[in-house]
Amino acid sequence: MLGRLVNGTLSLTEIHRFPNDRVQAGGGVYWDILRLYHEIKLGIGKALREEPGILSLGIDSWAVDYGLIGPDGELLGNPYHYRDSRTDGCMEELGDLLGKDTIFGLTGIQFLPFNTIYQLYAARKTDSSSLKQASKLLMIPDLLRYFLTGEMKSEFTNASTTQLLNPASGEWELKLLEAIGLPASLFLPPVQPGTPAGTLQASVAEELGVPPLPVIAVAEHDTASAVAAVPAESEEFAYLSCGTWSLMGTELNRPVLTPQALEWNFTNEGGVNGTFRLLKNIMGLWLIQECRSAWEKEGDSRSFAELVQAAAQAKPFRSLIDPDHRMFIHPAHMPKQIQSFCRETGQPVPESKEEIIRCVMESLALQYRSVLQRTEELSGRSFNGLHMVGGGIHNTVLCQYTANAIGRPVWAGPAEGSAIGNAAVQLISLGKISGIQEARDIIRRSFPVDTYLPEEPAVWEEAYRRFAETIIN
Ligand code: LRH
Repeated sequence: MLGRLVNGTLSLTEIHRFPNDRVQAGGGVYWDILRLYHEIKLGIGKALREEPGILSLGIDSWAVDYGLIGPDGELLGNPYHYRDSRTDGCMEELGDLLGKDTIFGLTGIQFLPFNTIYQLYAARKTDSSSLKQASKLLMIPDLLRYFLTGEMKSEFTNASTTQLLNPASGEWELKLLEAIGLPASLFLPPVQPGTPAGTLQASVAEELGVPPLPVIAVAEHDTASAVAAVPAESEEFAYLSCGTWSLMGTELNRPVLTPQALEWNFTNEGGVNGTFRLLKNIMGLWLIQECRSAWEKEGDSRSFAELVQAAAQAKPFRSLIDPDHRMFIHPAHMPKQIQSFCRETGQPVPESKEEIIRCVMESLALQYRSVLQRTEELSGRSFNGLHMVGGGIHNTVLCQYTANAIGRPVWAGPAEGSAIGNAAVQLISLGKISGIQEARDIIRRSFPVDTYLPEEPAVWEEAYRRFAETIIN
């Protein structure tokens, strides 16, 4: 994405888009990291041909995954995908060993079975040879940036998602590293988002025929970049970053480490400008994406949007699922898994594809209401509406259901939240924008926001009562 700030207006042009598929090989699930790097290089070349005046570059990506670097600077093996099943059971095991309250107290991070800490614990347990050889661990955007620049740096927002960083000190938590038997030397001291992180190294610049462009360590966790792009006027706002995952919460100046936050499994991930993102992961559009990919294999070529529109015509509120149930993290066949959930909970089993998608969207919207209320309780704030950002806002049916479920307006936009937040942090770092509040003002002026007002309050209230009684834990 190419960002341009002209006369106080920010615009974004899509330069190069490529798929990022998970790859199964030899019993593992991986990212095709060199393919991603290759596509990124193609994108940089194209961008500079379109706009030779580009000032800098930044990378953000999903969280928790990493690559290991050997003593000679080479990548040791393919980074695992967080949906790989080698971590199954590790979170519970380490939780029993160290105490969940201890881990939460030291990190403020929610318990997700694929957090980096459990991935590393799994690797230690299987005596992973790459881990034994590794001299440095780099999170995915750190790794891609290292390929580009030849410099290794660890960025704070993404580092926080490992569940190995102490939010008070902003440093790696030695007690946890010791507990899983890893040397502190594996980890680099985290730098704040906006830190200059070198330039394209000579070999890359030559290969692409471009100048040695400066690279900035932006808020490299995509969700941190998306939150940076929320076009909020007030400092107290609620957001839902909606994509493969739904991340809902608020931005605070200090982490919430209370027993209630632990019980509700909220997280305090690092944000821009010394903030913390009090939020919760909700399974999100993954549920629909996976249904679609299962049906595609069975010959149904309908697009995501077509399925969603068809679902809007199905009968409402027949069955509800807990979208965050563990059984939905990496099932072999998502539609069958959703049907199993309904069967096992004594509800009507959705049979048609439309019924399945409708059930997912309604359940997601109801879960958003629950998480929004809990965000209010934990933060002591109250929100008069919800900012939705990310590609998920193209799902207008879900946006409307969300407004219905929360009984408050939804302000949807911008869709390219992560890319815009990424550009904003670069502009701050370059001194073109004074800080995050000005960035948000610019974003609010520059990109359209659609408002959804709540409809059918009684029906949704009744559905939420059912959801709260049977699903929420
Ligand atoms: C969203 C996201 C989310 C993480 C998950 C692994 O893309 O970064 O914030 O929990 O991916």
